[in-house]
Amino acid sequence: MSNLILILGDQLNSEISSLNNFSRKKDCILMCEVEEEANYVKHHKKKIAFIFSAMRHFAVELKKKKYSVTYVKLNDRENTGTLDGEVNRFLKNKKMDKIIVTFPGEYRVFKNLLSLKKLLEIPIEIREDTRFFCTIENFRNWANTRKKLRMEDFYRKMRLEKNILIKNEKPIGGRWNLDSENRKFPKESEIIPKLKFINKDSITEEVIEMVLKYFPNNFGDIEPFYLAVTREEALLIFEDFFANRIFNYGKYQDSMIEGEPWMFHSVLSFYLNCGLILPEECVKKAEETYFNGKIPLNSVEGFIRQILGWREYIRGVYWIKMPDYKKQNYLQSKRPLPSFFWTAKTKMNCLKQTINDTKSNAYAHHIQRLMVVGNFALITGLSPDEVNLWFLIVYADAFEWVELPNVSGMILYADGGLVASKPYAAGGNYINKMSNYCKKCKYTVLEKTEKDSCPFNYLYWDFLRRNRKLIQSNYRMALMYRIYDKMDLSIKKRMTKRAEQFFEKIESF
Ligand code: FAD
Ligand code: DLZ
Ligand code: SF4
Repeated sequence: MSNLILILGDQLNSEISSLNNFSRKKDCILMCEVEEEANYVKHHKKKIAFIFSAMRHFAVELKKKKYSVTYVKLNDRENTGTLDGEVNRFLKNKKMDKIIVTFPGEYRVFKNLLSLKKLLEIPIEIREDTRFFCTIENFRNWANTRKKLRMEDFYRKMRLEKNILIKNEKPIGGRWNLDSENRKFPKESEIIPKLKFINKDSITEEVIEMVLKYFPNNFGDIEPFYLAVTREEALLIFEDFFANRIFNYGKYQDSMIEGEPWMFHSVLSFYLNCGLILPEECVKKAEETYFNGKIPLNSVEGFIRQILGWREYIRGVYWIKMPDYKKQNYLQSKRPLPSFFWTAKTKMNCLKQTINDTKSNAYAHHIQRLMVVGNFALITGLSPDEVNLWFLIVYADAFEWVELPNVSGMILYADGGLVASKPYAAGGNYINKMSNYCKKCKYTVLEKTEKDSCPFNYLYWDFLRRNRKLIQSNYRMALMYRIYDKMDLSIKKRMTKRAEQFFEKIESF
C-alpha cells in the first residue's frame, strides 16, 4: 500500500499527523505552491514570501531525512495552479493507493478536499490536526452544553483538563485570569528589547525575487524580511522571547508605543500558524519558566491564556459555526473601507502608525488590531466582508480559521455577541491611556465636539446612537447609554453633526 501525503503550506512540522507511520520505501510527499492559494486573496507580499520560503525549507529538511518529496514551485512550467490539479498531475505519473492529508485550516480548502474525494478513484484520508489542544469534536461537545460560548469558561476547562498552572484542581495563584494586572504603560526608562531579526538565505532571496515578479502590486513591503523560515530559526525567536520579553509581557500587554511594533509580545503567531512551532511547546515552556521562579505569574498566565484559551476557542468557534459565520452582519454595517487602510495616509495618528507597522512588517500586535483598527472599523460601521478581507490580506499570520472569528466576532460584533460579550467600542481616551499616539496627533483627544476633536470620541457616541435598537439591551452597555442619555442635548447634536461630516469626508481625515 503506497500513500501520497499532501502537506499544505500551514502544516510545516515533521510531527504533522499526515506523516504518522510514513513509509520511506513506499510513500511520497507532495507540496505545491499554487496560484489558487497564493491569489485567492491578494496577500501581503511578505506573507507570500514567508509561506513559500518556509515551505521550500521544510521540503529540504524532509529530503535530508530521506523522505521522498515532490515540490512544485509556483513558476514551474507544468504547474496547473490548483491543489486538485497538482494531485491529479502527480497521480498520472505515479500510481498510489491512498491520499493522506491533515485536516486543513480553512473551510474553503476542506470543501475542496471533499470534492476532490468524490472525483478520485483512490480514497483520501483526512486526519485530525493534532497540533491543537482541543479537537473540533470536543469543542462541539462543550459548546452543546452551554447557553453562551464564553472564552473564559472554555479556558478554565482547558486549564483543568490539561493540568496547566493548576494545583489541587485550583488555579495557581488563586485566580484564573490576571488580565486586570496587564494594563500598565511603560515608563520612558523601560528598555524594550529589540526583536531578533533573521537573516535571509539564498532560498528566501529566490522566493522574494519571484514574489516581486508575480505579485508586484500586492500590499506591503517585502523588505526588511525579518522572519524565521525554518524550525531552527523559529526556535531562536522562541528562546529569545522566553529569555528577554516574557518577563514584561503581562504588564505591558495592552500598551502601544510609536516605533515599537513588537513591544513585549512573542511574535510567534506566524510560526504557530504555519507549524514551525507547536502550541504545546509554548505552553509547557511558559509554565516551566514560572516554576523556575523567574517570571511573574501575570505574564505567564496571560501568555498561556492567549494560546490555550483564545487560540483554541477561536478555532473551535470557526469550525462549529462555518459556513454561516462568514455571512453574519448583526449590525448591518455596510460602509466601504477608506483608502487609507492601504496607504496609511490619514491624520489619525493611531491608525497611521498601526497601518504603517502592518505595511512594513505584516504584523501588528493584538491591541493595535483590536483597539485601533478594530475599534475604528466597528464604530464607523465598516462592512464585515471588507474588513475580513483586509485582515486576511495584511497579516502574515492570517488564516481564515483564526482571522474570521477575531474580526467578525471580536471586533465587529457581526455575530451578535457570540464571541464578544459586548461591542469592543471605545473613544480616544482608551487609546490615549494605553499609547503615546495621541501626543503627536493632529486631533485633540480630550475634545469631542470641536473641529479638531479626536474622531474616535464623537464616532463612539454616534455608534451608540445609531445602534441603540440592536445593542441597548446588552446589560454591559447600559451604563454607557445612561451616560449618553444624560448628556446635554446640544452636545449630542454637535457630536452627531461631527460624525456626519466625518462620514462625508472620511478620506480627508
Ligand atoms: P502574543 O501576544 O505574543 O500572543 C501569543 C499567541 O497567542 C499568539 O502568537 C497567538 O497564537 C495567540 N493569540 C493571542 N490572541 C489570540 C486571539 N485573539 N486569537 C487567536 N490566537 C491568539 N491571530 C492570528 O494568529 N492570525 C490572525 O489572522 C489574527 N487576526 C486577528 C484579527 C483581529 C481583529 C484581532 C483583534 C486579533 C487577531 N489575531 C490573529 C490575534 C492576535 O492579535 C495575534 O495572534 C497576535 O497579535 C500575534 O502576535 P504575537 O504572536 O506577538 O502574540
Ligand atoms: C497562505 C498560502 C499561500 C500564499 N500559498 C500556498 C500555496 O501555494 N500552497 C499551499 O499549500 N499553501 C499555501 N498557503 C497556505 C494555505 O492557504 C493553507 O495551507 C490553507 O489555507 C489551509 O487550509
Ligand atoms: Fe487616535 Fe484620537 Fe489619539 Fe489621534 S487623538 S491618535 S485619532 S485616539
